[in-house]
Amino acid sequence: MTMAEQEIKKFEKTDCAENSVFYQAMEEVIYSIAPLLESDEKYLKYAILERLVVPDRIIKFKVTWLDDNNNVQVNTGYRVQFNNALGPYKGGLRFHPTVNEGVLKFLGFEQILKNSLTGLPIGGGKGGSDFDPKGKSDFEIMKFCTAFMSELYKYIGPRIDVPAGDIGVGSREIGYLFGEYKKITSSYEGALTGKPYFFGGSLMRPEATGYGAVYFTGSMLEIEGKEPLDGKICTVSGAGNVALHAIEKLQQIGAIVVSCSDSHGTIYDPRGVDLELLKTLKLERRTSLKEYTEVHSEAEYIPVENYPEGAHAVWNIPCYAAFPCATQNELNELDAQNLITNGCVSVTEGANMPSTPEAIALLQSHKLCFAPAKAANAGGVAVSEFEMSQNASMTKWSYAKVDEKLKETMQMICKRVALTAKDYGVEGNYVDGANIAGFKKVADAMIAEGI
Ligand code: NDP
Ligand code: 2IT
Repeated sequence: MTMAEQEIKKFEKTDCAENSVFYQAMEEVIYSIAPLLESDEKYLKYAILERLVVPDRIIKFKVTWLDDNNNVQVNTGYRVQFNNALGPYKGGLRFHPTVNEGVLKFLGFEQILKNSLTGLPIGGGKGGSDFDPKGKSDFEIMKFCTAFMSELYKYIGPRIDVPAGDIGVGSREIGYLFGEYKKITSSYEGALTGKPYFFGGSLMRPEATGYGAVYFTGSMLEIEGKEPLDGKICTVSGAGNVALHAIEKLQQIGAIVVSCSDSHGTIYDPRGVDLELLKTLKLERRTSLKEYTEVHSEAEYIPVENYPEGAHAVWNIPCYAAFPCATQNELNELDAQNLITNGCVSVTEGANMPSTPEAIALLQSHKLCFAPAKAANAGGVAVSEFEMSQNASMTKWSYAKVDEKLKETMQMICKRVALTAKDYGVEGNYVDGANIAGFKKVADAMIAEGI
């Protein structure tokens, strides 16, 4: 039995269906870091892995709120405070009916290593609720956010734990959460990031994750000796914050983005997607992508029911570079095979863990450039930390300054990941490079801080 298999075996006792995505994230990391554990016995001596895979604490609470028909609604709220060896717990809040403890543990665990890779002083955490924002009125969203914060405020603060957005939580929700936090604590402080600009948000926070993923891809393609993205066909999944800003940056640098998707279907527009229309549909009107074809009749809308058996329509479209930016496990082995067959050169994870382990293995075995989420989508949390800095010093940075620092951060992460992979004998493997580099920094801090 290899060391990685022995380590994985230790954690089987906590297995349950809810935890399957957490296991997926954890297993990948354990396999990647096995050479590091073997090269230095201190990580086993201080039981770093055993300590790292268990959150410092999981806070679970009831959220009771009144809908527009005066019916009482009850949801569950969570905050997983995973690890604060490098700084205050930091990570987003997800509002989606699929949220449970296992999903938030997977996201919080990934966040520890992602935040470590940024080189910034932030630990890892994640939170959210099984509340479904879809179809809710603005007042219902406000009432839910208020009720959620009336419990969460006890556990957060600028030096303790700083939540931000994720699926279903954007600047509108962060605004309501911040308003309630301020009201309860009488304190105007940066306890949340992703705030609207005019009351403490950073310029470019909304764009940061999508733009950062494109900057990362540019660096990776350069390091790997591949052609840059300008003039190339790209496919993007999702139509939310990350996807739309990835599309925006890709269009700015001259790439042709021919797709996007939501939970109901996929748009294929071979002439290049109309980003303004997408923003109107998804960010302003919060409606289905289907309406895109009412304006652009030459574009194709493929509803989920018509997806190829076992696969996703968006990964069946020929492209040079693919950007999964919707949700976990949205790119499976069949999808990977379709991308390979169609000549795809590069896959960048804008979403968290969008590719299944089988898909990653297949893409890597065919020598595609593969940028894992914890490295490629770290731009969002990096600019969140810039927001924390600005709030703490009561300053405002210009758009150019944030953009420059974001670009520098993504290029630095990419180089560090590539070099780490090379140092550990797995050149070109950005998954192993990211896991080893991210883990090492947190582990060394944990050892230095004592048990
Ligand atoms: P949004 O809520 O803004 O958008 C999510 C998008 O993904 C929507 O278009 C949604 O469709 C689609 N989607 C969600 N679930 C599914 C599904 N099961 N199948 C198909 N499509 C789905 O979220 P974000 O853009 O913020 O987040 C997207 C991903 O990026 C997540 O994995 C998140 O964790 C990750 N991420 C986000 C960061 C951020 O700064 N926001 C930072 C780093 C990572 P619909 O409109 O129908 O709901
Ligand atoms: O997954 C992520 O990195 C985020 N949702 C952003 C976290 C943050 O604190 O900005």
